[in-house]
Amino acid sequence: MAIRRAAGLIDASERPLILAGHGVLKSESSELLRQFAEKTGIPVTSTLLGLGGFPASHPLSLGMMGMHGEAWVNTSLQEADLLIALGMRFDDRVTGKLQTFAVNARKIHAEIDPSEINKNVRADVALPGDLRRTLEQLIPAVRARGREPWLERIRALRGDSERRDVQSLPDGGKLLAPHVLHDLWRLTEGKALVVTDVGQHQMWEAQYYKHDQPRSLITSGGLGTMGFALPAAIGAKFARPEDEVWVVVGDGGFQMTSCELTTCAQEGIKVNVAIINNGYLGMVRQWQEFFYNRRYVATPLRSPDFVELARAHGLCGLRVTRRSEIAEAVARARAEPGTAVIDFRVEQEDSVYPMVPANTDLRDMIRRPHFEEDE
Ligand SMILES: Cc1cc2nc3c(=O)[nH]c(=O)nc-3n(C[C@H](O)[C@H](O)[C@H](O)COP(=O)(O)OP(=O)(O)OC[C@H]3O[C@@H](n4cnc5c(N)ncnc54)[C@H](O)[C@@H]3O)c2cc1C
Ligand SMILES: Cc1ncc(C[n+]2csc(CCOP(=O)(O)OP(=O)(O)O)c2C)c(N)n1
Ligand SMILES: [Mg+2]
Repeated sequence: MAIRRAAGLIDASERPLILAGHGVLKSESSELLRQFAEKTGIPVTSTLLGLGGFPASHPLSLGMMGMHGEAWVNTSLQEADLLIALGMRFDDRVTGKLQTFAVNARKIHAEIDPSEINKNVRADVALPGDLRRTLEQLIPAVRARGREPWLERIRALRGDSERRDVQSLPDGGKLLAPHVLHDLWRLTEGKALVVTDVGQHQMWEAQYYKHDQPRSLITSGGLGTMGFALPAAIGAKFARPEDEVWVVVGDGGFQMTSCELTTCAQEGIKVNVAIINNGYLGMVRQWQEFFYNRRYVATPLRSPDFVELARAHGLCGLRVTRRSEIAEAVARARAEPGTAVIDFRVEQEDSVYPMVPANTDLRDMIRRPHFEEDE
């Protein structure tokens, strides 16, 4: 039986990883996932859409995998001897080049949609069906054990990469988006329901806002639809009126649906909007920087004055140009009874690191230049 074969592979593995996806949230399996990880001592990495399904502050949590995932996660994926994929579909942003993806690892794939099994990555053991049911069967079937040498290896990888951490990122007096997201996480104690749009700000949020709770991040992953965040946040606030809702959006995407500020004003909906305003369609600019010799075609972006735009709707508008101003602006936005908009004027040509270029081996990451110079 498949569960027994999966348990056999898990018990015998020395370098296993759990890949937690959106299906963990869909099947309400976060608690079971925690039990499974703790019993087996296996570290957990999440897809973008799986963030929050396993607490970011848990010692076995590694963070996000893939194109803009943590460097230690992508390296661990390539060194793993077993991947346990739970409700995730091996998107190309996760695997990079398929031919070089985790070639040393056997794969267990728990998935409700049969057409996803063996679609991108061949499964050694398929566990079809609802993940909740699968985990209920798998947890008693596996042996409790620790995996200290493997965790030690990942800690060593992480040690190197943690120099990328936001704390050690010099800002040169500029406002850096990673700092904005890090500070927002700290100031809201990681408890906000964050709704992001699509682009660089979405990735910085995924990297620096640590989600401990399921369904505390709503983001457009697969279709990646700019303009998603503000309307989705309005829906989220209707559904969960007690939650503190933050929109994290780019200057480009915000302009696609900023008319929904009227809905906020008219319906008296309270959300907080953090515009990560870099003056560019930043994610496209980043690709032009890395892969097209900085030919910035159609990416420099003109915007209205977002503070005045908010005020024109009768809403609170604030501007932040220095890191020292973040805390006060966030406090003012939170205290405001209606929707508040903060225009964060961040460094224009910053990029999201690390980056695995499309269709590349996960180990071939572009790292933040400052860190490479130091090494
Ligand atoms: C600019 C940008 C950059 C991105 N970079 C990254 C990145 O670096 N890393 C990353 O991970 N993603 C990234 N993404 C997101 C990526 O495109 C995918 O959306 C994401 O990886 C998909 O995650 P998923 O497979 O967990 O979710 P989904 O695509 O929602 O798939 C979930 C899977 O779970 C299954 N499932 C659902 N319910 C159940 C259930 N009850 N039981 C069992 N299975 C179930 C579904 O059938 C499906 O196959 C990026 C997106 C954008 C726009
Ligand atoms: C509707 C739509 N059009 C185009 C794209 C392609 N695209 C992805 S990210 C991006 C740039 C987003 O710019 P901005 O909203 O300013 O966010 P930033 O990347 O600067 O944080 C574009 C154009 C998209 N995802 N959705
Ligand atoms: Mg932008």
